[in-house]
Amino acid sequence: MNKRADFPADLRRSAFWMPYTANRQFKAAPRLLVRAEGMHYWTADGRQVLDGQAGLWCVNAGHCRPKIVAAVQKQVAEMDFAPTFNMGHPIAFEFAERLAAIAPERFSRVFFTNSGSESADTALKIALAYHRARGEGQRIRLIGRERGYHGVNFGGMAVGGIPANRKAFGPGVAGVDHIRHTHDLQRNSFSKGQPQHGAEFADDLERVCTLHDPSTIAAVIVEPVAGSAGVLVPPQGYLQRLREICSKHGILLIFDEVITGFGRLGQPFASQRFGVMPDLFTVAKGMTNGTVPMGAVFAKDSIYDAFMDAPEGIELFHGYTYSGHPLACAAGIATLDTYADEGLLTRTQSLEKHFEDCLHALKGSRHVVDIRNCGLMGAVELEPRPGAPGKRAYEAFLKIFEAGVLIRWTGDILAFSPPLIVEKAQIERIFDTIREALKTVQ
Ligand code: PXG
Ligand code: PLP
Repeated sequence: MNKRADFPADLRRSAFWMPYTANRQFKAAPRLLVRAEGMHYWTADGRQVLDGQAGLWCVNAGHCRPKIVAAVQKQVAEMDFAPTFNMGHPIAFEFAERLAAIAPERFSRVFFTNSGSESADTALKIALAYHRARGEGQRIRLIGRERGYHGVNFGGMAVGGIPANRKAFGPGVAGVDHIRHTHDLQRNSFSKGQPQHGAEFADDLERVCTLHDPSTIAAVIVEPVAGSAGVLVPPQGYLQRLREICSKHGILLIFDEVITGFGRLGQPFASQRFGVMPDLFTVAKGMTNGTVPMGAVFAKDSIYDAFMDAPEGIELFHGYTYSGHPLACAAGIATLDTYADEGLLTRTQSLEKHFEDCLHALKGSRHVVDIRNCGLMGAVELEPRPGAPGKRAYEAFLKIFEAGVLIRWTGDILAFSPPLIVEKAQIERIFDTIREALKTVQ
């Protein structure tokens, strides 16, 4: 048996193998958060930190909201767990109805998962099984996009397009290809909102269709606005064109709305903001305000119906022990109540211009080569330090954190996604802090 201390004073000996983290670097100089409320965290040494990244793009209503806390406390005491395989509990059905009520027209079916990664894999499997159920079992290819992020499970990793997330893990899933990304610094740098150039990047799907024969392709999965890769906003007309090409060839279009869902872009979902409808879409994060892990796949009615046309029996051999977990459903319903009470699913509309103005005022700051935004998602791209990619943004992140603001960094990009309850003065504080920090980053 391992004999371990309760909580080692020196985290370098800690049992916790941290995710997506430079363990040795972090444990030598840890940053610990111990409390949260509204727009703020508090560190272990008592400092207040303004949350400029909504936890990890998930705490859309702000932290420790009373309704959500109370709902989870009540549920855990009433019924901690109940299965949803061949059994049910009312709260899961109730939450699914509530979700369907805010979804776009004709998306009235919801499959529960526990994370964005599971949602991505679930959506890909539904797409494959849908074609097979309709007698098109030859559609086995899945198409992602360069710089896409669809979580860390095998399917999502395979269609994902961030090289570092793939390279250590072998060939992954067979039959996957990628279309090109939409980032075009030369033509579109410092675009406000959707860039003007690049609708034609969608035509890359035609190239992939020609290469593989479109009748072998089951689905294309993209984030409406790419988040993890550093906020890549779709060029004007791009998503429309992608939709047209998919429809022309009978390919399902999957939107991964794990970040863009639940008000981040000023509508409940990005499809509503952009006026482009997918066939399936995934959510997680803001679904429970980050309180209890949960995700889901929304299916168009015609997709669900195709499964229900099969002879009686289990229609989809897929599901998680914790699909529709009671605590997550309780958190989710209270989250939707909080969003509704405070108008949070559309509040971004009233903040977006101010957020954009403050963000783009960083143009001209040292090292800044691009600024981009959509809704309450924003990013500043820095010129990499020669021979040390990522170092500059990491140092900026540290200085900004020391100055009391938490933001996200990835590669040489700083990314911002404050909770949707953010006040204008707090938006100013975030970007003023970044401006000051950039003055001192070498
Ligand atoms: N799809 C998308 C579009 C995501 O943004 C996932 C799937 C996976 O979700 P889970 O819940 O399995 O992590 C995500 C998650 C970042 C960052 O720094 C982004 C995510 C997660 C962690 C960090 O940009 N996105
Ligand atoms: N591995 C084993 C051995 C299991 O029994 C199960 C579920 O019963 C799983 C993995 C999958 O776990 P989950 O349903 O939580 O995804």
